[in-house]
Amino acid sequence: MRIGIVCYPTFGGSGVVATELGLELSKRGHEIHFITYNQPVRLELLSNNVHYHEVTVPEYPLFHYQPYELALSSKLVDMVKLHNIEILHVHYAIPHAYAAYMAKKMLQEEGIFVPIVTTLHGTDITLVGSHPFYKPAVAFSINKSDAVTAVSKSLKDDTMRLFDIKKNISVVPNFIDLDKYNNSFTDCQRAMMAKDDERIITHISNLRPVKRVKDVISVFYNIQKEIPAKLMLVGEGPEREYVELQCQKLGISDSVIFFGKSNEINKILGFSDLFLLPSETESFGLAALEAMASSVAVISSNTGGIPEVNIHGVSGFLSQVGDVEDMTKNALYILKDKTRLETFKNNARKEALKFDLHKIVPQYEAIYQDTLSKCLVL
Ligand code: GMT
Repeated sequence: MRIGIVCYPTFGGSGVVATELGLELSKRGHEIHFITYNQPVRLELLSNNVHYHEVTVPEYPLFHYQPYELALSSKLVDMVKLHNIEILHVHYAIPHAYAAYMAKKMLQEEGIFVPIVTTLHGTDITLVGSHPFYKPAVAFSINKSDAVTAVSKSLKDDTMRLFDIKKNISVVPNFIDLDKYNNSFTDCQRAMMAKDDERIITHISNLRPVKRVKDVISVFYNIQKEIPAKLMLVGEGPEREYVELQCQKLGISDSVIFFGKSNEINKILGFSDLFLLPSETESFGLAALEAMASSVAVISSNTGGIPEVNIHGVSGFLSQVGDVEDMTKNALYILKDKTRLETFKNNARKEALKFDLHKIVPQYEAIYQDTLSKCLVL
């Protein structure tokens, strides 16, 4: 199939999933066209069946806001025609599903039919999409998509509850390339980060308020009072400055390493013992899955889709959002006993196997085929 993929090209989970999906589909023989405003961060290699088409928005002084959706839908029209793209898979409802619908309508005027598959990732529904400013456009774009998927059952339920949805939503969970997360690191790499007797705790996110990074620091502060430990904080975002100040105030700056944005999270996770994800809301928690695939136990909140990934008492523990005391207790329970830590780490990897990309990507292929065949009948 010739598939157009529209996504945010950033470090965010939706962009990562879209990119990894495109790359795997290309290995399975499909021709992939990424259409977005920057080359996606995890798209390192282009090849004869992986292409990237940049959407540029010409600046014009009249526009207070540059019209990205307009530029995107025009680019989609051009690319569908030029490369005979058969199906468009758009990740994130805003504004991608909306722009794709406009493109589909423009193409129909020329007798070209291209169906749209929309994947909902969470923030487009729970944080931004349900805002009254966007809600009608989001509901419209979902209802006008030819197929809709959500990355967890929890996100599907939220979407049905928050919007007037007339379409069936299929749950296709996020996935992981297990070969990339095979826990391989050298003792020398670990030694650069922490002493032998120190446990390594990790948090990876865009450091936005929804991630509750302050809880990460509070839990870590409690942990290091009881056992030697280091905290690795990976990612950039608006909470960083505040968090650095919090570390200074607590006197733990020397024990916290800020990595900023990184393309090498598999290496960092490779020598981590415990991953903290205390988010306020999380449709799936791809970062937790990446940790689990690296045999890292997870302490998380029990919100959204996280319980579908992190299994309480098996791969880690779940606590109520904001319950720092419970998270600390659970973290110490795992970390204090070497054998128990090993068991949780092994369990985490075993649970991650359920999300092996070889099991999940065919589900998307089946949805594309089904959508194309239904559309041909119409
Ligand atoms: O977590 C973020 O703020 C980034 C966001 C995104 O849109 O990229 O992540 C969302 O999609 C990921 C991939 O499906 C999910 O793993 C995250 O749980 C989800 N984030 C939230 O729901 C807050």
